[in-house]
Amino acid sequence: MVQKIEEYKNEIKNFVAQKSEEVENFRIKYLGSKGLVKEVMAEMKNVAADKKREFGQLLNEFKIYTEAKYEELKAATTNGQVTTTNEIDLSLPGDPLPLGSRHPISLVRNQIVSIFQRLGFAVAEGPEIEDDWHNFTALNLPENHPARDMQDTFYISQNPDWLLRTHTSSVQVREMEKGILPLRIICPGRVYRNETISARAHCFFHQVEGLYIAENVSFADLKQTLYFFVKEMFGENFKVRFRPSYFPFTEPSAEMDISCLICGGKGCNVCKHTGWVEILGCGMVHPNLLDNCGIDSNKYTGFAFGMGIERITMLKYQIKDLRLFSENDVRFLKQFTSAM
Ligand code: 2U9
Repeated sequence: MVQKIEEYKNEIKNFVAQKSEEVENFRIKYLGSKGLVKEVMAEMKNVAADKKREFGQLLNEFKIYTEAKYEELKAATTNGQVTTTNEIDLSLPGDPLPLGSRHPISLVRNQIVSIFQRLGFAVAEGPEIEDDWHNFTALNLPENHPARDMQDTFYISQNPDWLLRTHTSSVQVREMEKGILPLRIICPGRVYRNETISARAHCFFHQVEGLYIAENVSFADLKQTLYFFVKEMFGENFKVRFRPSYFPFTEPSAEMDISCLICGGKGCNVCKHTGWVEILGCGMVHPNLLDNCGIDSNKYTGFAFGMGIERITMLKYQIKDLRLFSENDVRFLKQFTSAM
C-alpha cells in the first residue's frame, strides 16, 4: 500500500488542468466520496495494530498533499493561467518593468527652479506644518484676515497655533529671520488650503515663491527678473503686462499676465475671451515684513513673487482638470517627458 500511495502521489504531482472541468475531474477522482483518498483511507482497517500509527500519518500526509494540489489547480485556472509546479522554467528572463516618467508638476518645478538658479537664486525649503507666526502674523496678515479662517486653512487639532502652510512664504520668513543678507531665494513646495475639490481647485497644490532682499532693490529689478523668467519658460511669441493688485505682504503689488498662448490674444475658452492669462503675483516686500524679521527697512528693500505650479503646468500642456495631477492615472502621467 505504501508503494501504491507513492505512485498516486507521483500521478497527482504531474496532473495538468487546462480548464475548470478538468480541475473538477481531479476533485472527483482523488477527493470525491468514491475517490482515491477515501479508498486508501479504507485500507486502515487491514493494517496491523502496531503499524496503525505510522500508516495513519502517511495517509494524513497523502490527503493534505492531494488537497493542496487541488487548491493550486483551482487558483491557476481561475487566474486564467495554467501551471504545474514542475513546468516553471526558472532560467527564463523576468517580465521587464516599464520605465517610469517624472510627474508633470516635478518637471515644471525643476524647469522653474533651473531658470531662477541661472539668475543666482538659491533654493530654500521649510516645514509643511507651520506656526501662526511664520504663516500669517509675520507676513502682515492681520488677525481678522479671511485666510486665517477655519474655512480656508487646515489647523492641527493638537495645538491651535499649528496649521498646514497655506503658502511657501513661511519659508521666506524663516530665511529672513536668519539675518544673512543679501538674500536671493526661491521656495518651491506643497501648500494646503481648505477648498472643495473641483477641476479648478484642490485642497493641496504646489507653489514657487521668490524673494530678493538687498540694498537698492527696485521694482525695475523685479520686472526684469520676471521678463527673463517668462521668456525662458514660454518662449518669445507673446506680450506681457503688469496689472496693479493687492497682497498684504507686498506694497506696491502687481499681477503679471501674458497674452494667451492658445489663441494668440484673440480670445478663447482658456483666456476666458480676454486674450490674457494670469501667470503670477508679485510686488515690493512690505517694510513691516522686514521689520518683523529684524531687517532694517531703511537700509534694505526687496521684491517677492509667487506662482502656482499647477497653473503654469496647465497652461504649458493645456490640461483642463486640476484633479488629474493627484489621481496618479498612469495613462495621464506617462505622457510627460523631460524633453517636452
Ligand atoms: C515674503 C514677502 C513677500 C510672495 C508673493 C504672490 C505675490 C502671489 C499667489 C500666486 C498664485 C499665490 O499660488 S498662488 O495662489 N502668490 O500672488 N506671492 S507676492 O510674497 C512674499 C512672500 C514672502 C517674506
